[in-house]
Amino acid sequence: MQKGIRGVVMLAALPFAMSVAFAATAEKSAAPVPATGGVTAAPTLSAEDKAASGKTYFERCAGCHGMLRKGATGKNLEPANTSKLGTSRLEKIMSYGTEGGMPNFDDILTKKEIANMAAYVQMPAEAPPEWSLADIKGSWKLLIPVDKRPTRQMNKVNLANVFAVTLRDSGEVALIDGDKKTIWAIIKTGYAVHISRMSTSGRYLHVIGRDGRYDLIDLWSEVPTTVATLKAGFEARSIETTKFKGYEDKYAVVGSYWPPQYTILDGLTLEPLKNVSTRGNTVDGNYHPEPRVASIVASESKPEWVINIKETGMIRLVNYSDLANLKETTINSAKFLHDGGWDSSKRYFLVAANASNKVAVVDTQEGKLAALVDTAKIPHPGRGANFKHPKFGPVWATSHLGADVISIIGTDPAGNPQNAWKVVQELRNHGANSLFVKTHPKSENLWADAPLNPDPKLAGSVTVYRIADLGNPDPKPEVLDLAAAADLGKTKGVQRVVHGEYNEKGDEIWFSVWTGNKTEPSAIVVVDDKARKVKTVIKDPRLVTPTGKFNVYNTMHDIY
Ligand code: DHE
Repeated sequence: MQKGIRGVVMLAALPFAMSVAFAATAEKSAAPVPATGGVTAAPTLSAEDKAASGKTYFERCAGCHGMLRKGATGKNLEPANTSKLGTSRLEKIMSYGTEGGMPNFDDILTKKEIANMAAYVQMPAEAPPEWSLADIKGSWKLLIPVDKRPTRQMNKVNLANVFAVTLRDSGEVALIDGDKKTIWAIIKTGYAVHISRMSTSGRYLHVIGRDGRYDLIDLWSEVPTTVATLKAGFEARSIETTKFKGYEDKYAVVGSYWPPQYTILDGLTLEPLKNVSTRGNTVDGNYHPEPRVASIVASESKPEWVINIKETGMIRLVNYSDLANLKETTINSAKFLHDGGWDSSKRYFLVAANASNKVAVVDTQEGKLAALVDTAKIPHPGRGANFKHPKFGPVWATSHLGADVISIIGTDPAGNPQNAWKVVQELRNHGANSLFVKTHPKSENLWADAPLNPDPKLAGSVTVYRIADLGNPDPKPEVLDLAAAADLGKTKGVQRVVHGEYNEKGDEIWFSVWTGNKTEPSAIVVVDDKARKVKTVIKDPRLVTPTGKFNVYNTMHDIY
């Protein structure tokens, strides 16, 4: 296995139909499973253990390995491959992780659960149910119609500096007042929210749960209020709003992992308008039944979304100006597309094709692939980090899951053509298994985390470089142990420091200290960016496993 990302146990929040699907599957296959590949008979599980393992697979493994186990960021886990590895090797990999990016699960799964998972992945994979536009419409609830909502901001909070923080294991987001550093509200959402995005007006927060539950939250109400909700699919990771002039707040789009599709919604009510399947052929010309929707961004210069299809390696530029005659430009890039962000001019979109160890660059003005840039192993930028390099001009950075490297890519073909779409510099990160880099136009620093590193000391630390030093032959970073600074005491779950996010002014960077166990304490560490010193640690029993943080102003304006 190349890579997996820690999931979460939250059985109660599992989508009903998904539970039904797993239960039905378990009924069917309580009987011994025939051998695949003709080696040894695959292990079997009781109906109950199979259902429980199916849930665990959905919660912890499907994101990387796929619902159909065909592999993407993680390896293919179909019986033909897993039966060759065998039960005891699979148990070891799941327990202790691998250097290739698969984390250990021995601290949150019992020995029996791991043994059952090793058996489960040697059994044939079954497809979960489909979820059509009619199903999405059936799940849609308009809780507060537009004409019943306030016509002005009814609270005194500085909305531009509010942070929407994912509380991963409690199925909630915390809205934190960034000026006061206190929790303004906790809102119930889908299971393990993946990202939050802002409407162009800065009024509505769009939140997507891993289980496909989508919530639209009005920040103008006295207290933040969910005004509409629906279920887009059984697994989802991405959402975006419309940012082109004349279309502000008009539509929203949600990308699903299962079923593989994207759905266009009304931006103010979430009424489902159009559902588009992403099944089709890969860049190699082979049909794939599960091409999942990875990152989505909205262009400010065209009525267009950039929608990245993971398994096919195809990037779709979707023009939303005429939904009945939807126009898509399909751009061949590389597999498997994951996360990415704009360059500082917002003309180019850079996305990790992580299994190809490449970053694909789309020129959205021309509607073409600008470049495929070779990077270190498994780039994982989040949305990346844009800054002006002292030697190479405008650049964008990514860190990596598979290497302790931060790659710096030149992004200015007009002003610095010799550096454009090349890795102009590689910086040392304090560890591999990094997920996110971050800077801010007002900052002099570049930060990187390494939360999935098997070494707790490295998982709890961040690296910071002074951008002005990057012109030197051997720039030296500082490494800060923020987990220690949070002073949470000893916990069974590793304290993983993840996802830097700046405040509105760009003078503080916030990191989550995510203890991968919801019964143990977590925190948010606020660092003074200039001094690189901890300013405040936000601790509150309601901060259950915080991960992603989205500052309203920075998210609205794609500042990273
Ligand atoms: Fe993420 C972004 C998918 C695991 C926290 N993650 C994204 C995006 C995708 C994605 C497609 C880009 C969305 C966009 O911009 O439109 N993430 C996946 C997975 O498939 C994966 C590997 C496994 C899974 O089962 O989900 C995975 N991600 C994780 C985690 O384990 C993290 C650390 C905690 C969690 O929530 O589960 C995590 N992912 C995030 C965050 C972002 C993100 C915080 C947004 C970064 C940003 O700054 O925009």
